[in-house]
Amino acid sequence: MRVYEAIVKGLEGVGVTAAFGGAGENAAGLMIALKHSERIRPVIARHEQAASFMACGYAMYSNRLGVCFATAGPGAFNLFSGLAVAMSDSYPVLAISGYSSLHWRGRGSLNETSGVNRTPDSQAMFAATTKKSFLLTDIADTCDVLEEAVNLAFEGRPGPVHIHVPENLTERGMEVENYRDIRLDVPRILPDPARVDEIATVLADAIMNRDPIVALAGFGAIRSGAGDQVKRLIERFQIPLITTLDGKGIVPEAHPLCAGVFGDSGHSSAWKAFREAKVVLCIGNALNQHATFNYHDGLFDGKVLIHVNISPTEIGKAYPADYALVSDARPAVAALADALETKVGEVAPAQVHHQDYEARPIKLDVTRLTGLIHPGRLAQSIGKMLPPGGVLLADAGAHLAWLGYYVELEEGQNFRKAGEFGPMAGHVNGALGLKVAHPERTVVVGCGDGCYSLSGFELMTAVQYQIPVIWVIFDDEEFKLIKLYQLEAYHETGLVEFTNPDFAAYARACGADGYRVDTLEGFEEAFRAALASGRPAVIDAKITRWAVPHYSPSPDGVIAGLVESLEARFRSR
Ligand SMILES: Cc1ncc(C[n+]2csc(CCOP(=O)(O)OP(=O)(O)O)c2C)c(N)n1
Ligand SMILES: [Mg+2]
Repeated sequence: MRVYEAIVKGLEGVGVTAAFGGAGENAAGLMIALKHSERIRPVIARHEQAASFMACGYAMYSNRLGVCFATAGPGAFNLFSGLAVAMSDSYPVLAISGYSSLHWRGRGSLNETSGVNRTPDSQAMFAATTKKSFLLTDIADTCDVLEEAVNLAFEGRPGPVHIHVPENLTERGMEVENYRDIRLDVPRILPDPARVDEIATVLADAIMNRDPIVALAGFGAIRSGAGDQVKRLIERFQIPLITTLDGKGIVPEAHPLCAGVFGDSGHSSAWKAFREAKVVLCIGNALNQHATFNYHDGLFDGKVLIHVNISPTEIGKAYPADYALVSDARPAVAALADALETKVGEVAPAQVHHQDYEARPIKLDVTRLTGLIHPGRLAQSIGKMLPPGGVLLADAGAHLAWLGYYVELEEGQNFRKAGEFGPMAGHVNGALGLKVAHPERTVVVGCGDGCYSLSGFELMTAVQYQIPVIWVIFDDEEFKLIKLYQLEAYHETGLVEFTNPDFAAYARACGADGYRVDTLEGFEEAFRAALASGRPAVIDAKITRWAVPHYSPSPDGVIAGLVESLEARFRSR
């Protein structure tokens, strides 16, 4: 068995069903091995970066290993962005890349990245963007290295790993004589019962004293499949729930205990629930920049912070926790609810100021003047029409704030913003991997026109491999987010506008469906057709530039935020 045949067989055995990569001499053997695989669906992307994002998309909600691959040197270097996403957004991803022959080390052969004699050092670069990067030097180690890498990807807080396969190990005659199936055996991280009891006592005391509690759920809770346990906890103990953007929909957002999204582009009802709370129970989130109003000073002053996270390094990173529980979210919430059950009787219904996504007024309807679509209304329509079980991905930019704010998720639907590494195109392309992992779920990307332009050529991959993703382009011919930032920071804007092609015509030229719309009715008709067609589709939605997404730099609200920034400006004079 040749080296890549062994790797593919090993991956088949741990349930991998797809691999995303780019072509190349050093990936050639892997391409052939994948061609013969009956369990793994290979997807050759136009750009290896897209393949790395697809591996992230594949792992995002499947809890299966995302696999991407590339040839040595330049192909391999195109994988870094996806690995950085997997690192910061906790996806189990394996990257496999070629490596020039170990026999020629230091001679500067084609694609050499040994770091010797002024060649780039891929070991250092992969080490910097993964949990661990392996260099396979002895073909007899193939199964051991693969097993260690795959297990490490899932261990604790999941993340990326990488294996270099040198060219000399792929040569004819080089055989894996000692093939064995690999074992994926990663124990779930369970909560310490003593800690659970201690935290349950704090929560029980708060409930008994009628001190308001709020639960704040993030992507870790979604990843862990904690939705039903979170719902049980909040319903039984009448705890209002707020979420990060990525925690949206952990419990259907129409649930009477849901107070909306907490963060700088979130809902005032969520700020209210947070402000009033004496105890904050953070479940599976890391209290990152946008979820904390730029690490707002004193955010937790006067509050008790209980932080549940799978990784000890996430706890106390931004705010010291009064009580910490290192655990996978689902067993942690289940254990907390069980422990509380023994301590607390009937609980009076909580009064929650609920977010109404549909009725929320879009105050100044500039579309009457511009004749184009209001991005808030576009987001509302996407939310209303997203089918059951649908996944909506935003990319990086202002469009993400519109979507996070105005889309109301139902049971079983998901939303994911561009994550903490936050590359443009991460989700424009990651969506293909997501759709491959979940063919039964509708996958929609709401993306900016800048993000689409950076990476939209993977539409050709979607057409070739029949991966029916729907891209809705928020077409404003500008990098809106950067424009807003320039206005805030420099009081002027520059170099942020551009001209778009007719994306619908482009889509049709690629063999996909394409729609160009400049009214809400036109959009809804196109979206209905795209949802029904089962083919890759691009909807080029012309939106007005004259609308600004909802944003507050303060957890106390927009006005307080304005006052705070004015004060800061005066202080700096
Ligand atoms: C690869 C990469 N380059 C640059 C950025 C910085 N960036 C973040 S959002 C953004 C603008 C995106 O523009 P567009 O897709 O049109 O979205 P809009 O803000 O207009 O909704 C830029 C340039 C980034 N996140 N990633
Ligand atoms: Mg734009």
